Amino acid sequence: MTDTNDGVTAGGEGGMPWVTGTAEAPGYPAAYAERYRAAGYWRGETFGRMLRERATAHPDRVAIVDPGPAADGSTTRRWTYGELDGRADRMAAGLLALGIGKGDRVVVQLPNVAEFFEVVFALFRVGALPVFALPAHRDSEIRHFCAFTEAAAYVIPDVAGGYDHRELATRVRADVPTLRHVLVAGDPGPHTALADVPAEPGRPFDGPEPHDLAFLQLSGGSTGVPKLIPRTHDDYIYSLRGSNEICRVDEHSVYLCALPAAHNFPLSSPGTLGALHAGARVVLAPRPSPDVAFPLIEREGVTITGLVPPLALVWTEAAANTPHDLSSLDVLLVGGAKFSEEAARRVRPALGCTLQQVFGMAEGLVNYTRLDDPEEIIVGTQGRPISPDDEIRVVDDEDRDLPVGETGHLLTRGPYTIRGYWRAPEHNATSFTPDGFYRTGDVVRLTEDGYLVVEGRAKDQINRGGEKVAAEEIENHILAHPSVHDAAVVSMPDPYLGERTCAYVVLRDGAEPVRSGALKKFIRGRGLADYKVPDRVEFTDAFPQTGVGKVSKKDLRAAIAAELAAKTR
Ligand code: OOB
Repeated sequence: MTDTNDGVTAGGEGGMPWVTGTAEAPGYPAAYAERYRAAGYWRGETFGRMLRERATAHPDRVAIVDPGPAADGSTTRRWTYGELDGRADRMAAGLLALGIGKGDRVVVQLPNVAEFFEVVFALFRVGALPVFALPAHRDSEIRHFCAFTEAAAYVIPDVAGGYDHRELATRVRADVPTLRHVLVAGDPGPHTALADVPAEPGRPFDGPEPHDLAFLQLSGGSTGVPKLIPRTHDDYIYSLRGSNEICRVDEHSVYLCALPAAHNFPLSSPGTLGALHAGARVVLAPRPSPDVAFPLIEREGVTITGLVPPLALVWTEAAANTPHDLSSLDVLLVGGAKFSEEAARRVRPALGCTLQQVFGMAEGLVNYTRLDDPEEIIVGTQGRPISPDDEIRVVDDEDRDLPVGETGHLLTRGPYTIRGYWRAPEHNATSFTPDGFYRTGDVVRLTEDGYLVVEGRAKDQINRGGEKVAAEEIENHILAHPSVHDAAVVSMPDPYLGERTCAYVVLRDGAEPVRSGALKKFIRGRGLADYKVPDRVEFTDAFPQTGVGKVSKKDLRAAIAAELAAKTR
């Protein structure tokens, strides 16, 4: 965890060529790649081969449990490792038959259903890159992902959460010429059913190499449009192996996927892919609420799961009165947003399991408290990195290293942290230091024992109970309203979610007046994920300014926090 700044610069200068980079994303410089291989982090595995090996070793062991819609277990599907492997093979052949091959991008927007794994492993196998959209995303986000990645296909459920994804797909397809296929889990409507993807077995193809990209993950972001995070087989599988060791996931574990499967936390910390790497069992929860999750824990003998803080609070409270036996649960991971010490203390008594805090990011670095850490570390810190080669720097505004214990900006570099976003050279110049450290935007303090405590955030983002909202993205949607002159989106404190979004709006002189409800409706009507619609709109005549004439979001945050505090007093 020391700074081994040896003058290697982003872009492969200093005589060190990239070995893993592509024209689309900087990879790891050769010297680092060699080091990560020599240390045994990168072992030359790919996801496609990983599943094949597990399926060969224990074909009849259950890999995926999908309870389906019925609460009584009558719609449950159980896929063994052998079945998942066979399905992934057939789907890979089918994708190739459709002309989807190595390097192609495929936007995957599936809820927590077994097909998620069939499709994703098929894509891994052919070397096409899943682009992981969340079920909540709508026209605005999906159109951007499809257009920006020049996606060849888009994979959806028919209807999920009451929303018809086939209609969304029809609209997006009309706008994005590269999008040749819409594949539907369920009733396809005008599109193609996954079940009808033609499997042509036996066509030989070149799968990806371990240093190739495996997928594009979404960044929480702070910019107008989300940036894409290119992860390789080698680097991601290392993070799974490391996570499994730290969270003690082995072939006896049963991982409940309660959060949306595509998110990096339930995917890899240690998540569904960690569980599959360990030869364990994955149970998919269609929703994370206790009424759905608790019966599944009891019935399937779930040993480990991960939640964002608001859900952990709900579970903690619900556990007191549940008729369900939760005693199989050994570990509850909580992360995605800051978990308060007070709430953290309640987990073990209420749920009878060990709390593990996880502070991670889709860009790479993941920190965990360890299962045998003293209670004070478990409840009072956000853990320490997976890898001895995760380099952590805490710096001031001028990138000068701060003494241990002081609060500053977290920079990181290591064996599973990206060196740049996908097709984003301009952002990369500011989001990474010249020597390849990722600027996390998080404000942290390091304890003497090397644990991180998250103290705040410098990035222009709202963390709404783990769901990230980029202020600029929402400001752009508000600015599209004809009556709006200017907009500034900030966080406001919330007892349940931690933070919610508040939009400060300046109307145009003489413009048609607009009310808060109408403005929210306008924003929702632009087709974006519901969690991004501002929770509150405040109209004002002018924004407070900083010394250099920029909008002072700090003052806006203070103003709304004071207003809310006055109300509850
Ligand atoms: C996880 O990943 P992302 O990419 O959605 O968000 C990353 C950001 C971090 O930079 C930080 O701002 C925040 O989410 N965050 C936390 C936190 N965990 C994440 N802030 C405070 N305390 C925590 N424990 O959110 C993610 C990825 C993998 C594992 C866990 C979470």
